[in-house]
Amino acid sequence: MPDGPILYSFRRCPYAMRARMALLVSGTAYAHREVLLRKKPAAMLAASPKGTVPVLVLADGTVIDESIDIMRWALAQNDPENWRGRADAELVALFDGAFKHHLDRYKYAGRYDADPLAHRAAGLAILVELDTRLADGDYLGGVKPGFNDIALFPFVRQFAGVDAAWFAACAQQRVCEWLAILTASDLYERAMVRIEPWAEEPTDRASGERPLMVACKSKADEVDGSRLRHLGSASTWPRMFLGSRS
Ligand SMILES: N[C@@H](CCC(=O)N[C@@H](CS)C(=O)NCC(=O)O)C(=O)O
Repeated sequence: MPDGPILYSFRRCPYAMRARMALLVSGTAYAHREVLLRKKPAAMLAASPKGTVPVLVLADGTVIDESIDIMRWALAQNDPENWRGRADAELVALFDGAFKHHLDRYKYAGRYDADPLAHRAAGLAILVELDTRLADGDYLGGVKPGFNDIALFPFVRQFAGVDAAWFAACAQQRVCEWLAILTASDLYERAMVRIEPWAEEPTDRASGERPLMVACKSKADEVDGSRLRHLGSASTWPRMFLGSRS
């Protein structure tokens, strides 16, 4: 078990992106466990049964499973660029709520039986809010990136990516420029490093120990078509069977 926090993350998840960027800017060391959403690790689900990424498990066992809370926690440890000085909870709520609603129905219209163009138009109308703020500087809080920028841009990036040519032609120019700067940043590049999915060691559900498995020699010994037989957990076996293990 690592000494510091563990982050369960998925590279392309916009919520996980913002959590990773806040952890990185804060300089907090953490163990990264890349997750496949179709095959979530039991250890992650045990920590947070709601089954969404990101999940941060602190060394004392505290679980933080909302991305905004992970950002806040990371910046409370260290906020060298004063991101928290540029945080607007209402703006973040607008994008996590209404904008995300339209983004999903634009991007995955078939899944929602929705009219993608109506939702694209509604999303674009919300971006006016960003455009207005960007009149005062390159970023949402002024001349430097802060909490708002990092919390919002992964979602605007997804919106832009559905039809990049349409976005470049029709979205507000200041929003396009803002998105381009943030997606070209070193911080974003660091947050998007590719990491192999974390391989969880199998544990015995009852005891939490690694199970003892043995491969059957013949087809006749197979159980349910598997040549691997579960022989219980180490603690249930007399030491003499476990060789020199102590
Ligand atoms: N409110 C959560 C939302 C996280 C979320 O919905 N993450 C998505 C991936 S982008 C997820 O894990 N979905 C579960 C799944 O696809 O099985 C947060 O801010 O952390």
